[in-house]
Amino acid sequence: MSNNKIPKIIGASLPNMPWEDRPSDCADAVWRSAKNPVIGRYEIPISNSIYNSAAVPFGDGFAGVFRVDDKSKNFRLHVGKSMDGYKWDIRSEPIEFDRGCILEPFIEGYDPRVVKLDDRYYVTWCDSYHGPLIGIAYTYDFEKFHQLEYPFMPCCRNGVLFPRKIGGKYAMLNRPADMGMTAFGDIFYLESPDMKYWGNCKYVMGPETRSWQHVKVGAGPIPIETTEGWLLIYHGVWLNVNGYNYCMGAAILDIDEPWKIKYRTKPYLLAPSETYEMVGDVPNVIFPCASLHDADTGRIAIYYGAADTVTGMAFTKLDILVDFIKSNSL
Ligand code: BMA
Repeated sequence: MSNNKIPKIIGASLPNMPWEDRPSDCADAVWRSAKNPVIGRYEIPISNSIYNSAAVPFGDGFAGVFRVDDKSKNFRLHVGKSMDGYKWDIRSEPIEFDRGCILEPFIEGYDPRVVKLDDRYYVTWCDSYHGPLIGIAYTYDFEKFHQLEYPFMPCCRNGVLFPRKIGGKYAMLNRPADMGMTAFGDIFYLESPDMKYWGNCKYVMGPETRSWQHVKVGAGPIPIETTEGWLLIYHGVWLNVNGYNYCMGAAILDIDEPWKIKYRTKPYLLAPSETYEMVGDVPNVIFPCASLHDADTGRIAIYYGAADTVTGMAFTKLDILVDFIKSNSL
């Protein structure tokens, strides 16, 4: 370790979280589940693919919001429940949001994140309203979902809320985009007094030339509060003659001023190398959107979309990951 203090997760115990020890022949800081892909593409009758999805502890088990692309290639959000975090009962019907005074019809929803904040579970996702932009809704029970007014103008993706207020304000990471495949991408920080009006925008981080993250970066799971700062797992994209390649990296952000990067991985943590990551509707994509973690043991389970088709899971421990990030920082 770079210092003698063992890093700790600041948060709840989660003794029932899914977990697999690092295989004895693996020296990597992040390792895949032996059960991958944990969610297949045809898990429900209408699905073409289930990936880039979010999970949180709920009741005795877990609840999630899943990106389901159906066989007409509509992108929709579906609720799922699980007792063990591996085997999910995903509803066949997409979420019908109570949309209040939003005038336009719901067109599509993808890449959800879910966070417990105050007494509610907030869902953010990429919506479609004259371009891609962030949708926000909340639920108490994963039955009724109340959509809030759009927080920003298009175009942006990867809206990721922090799990508590920072400096007395709600906080979100966000990435400006364009109407298409977006050949750029930097992460920004925004804050809000009320989940309605967002501002005080600050730059967090962007692509790095000559690397696996040279085209764009985007926030992944909800940041994890630790004694070292906010642990942000993110995706980075590089471009080659075959197109975009999405890998997983991580950064540690200042706890009070999260737009300040303390450390950030130079090498990737996970790159598409298993068949289900390299072959699918969009080959060579690892896209993390959620994590479960246990403050007592430092265990972290990461859910990621693989090849825009199926869902994989990977594991790490906070001390191993922090040591790797610090020892391999840009
Ligand atoms: C991004 C998002 C993700 C997708 C990725 C790779 O722009 O649309 O949903 O996983 O592209 O196709």
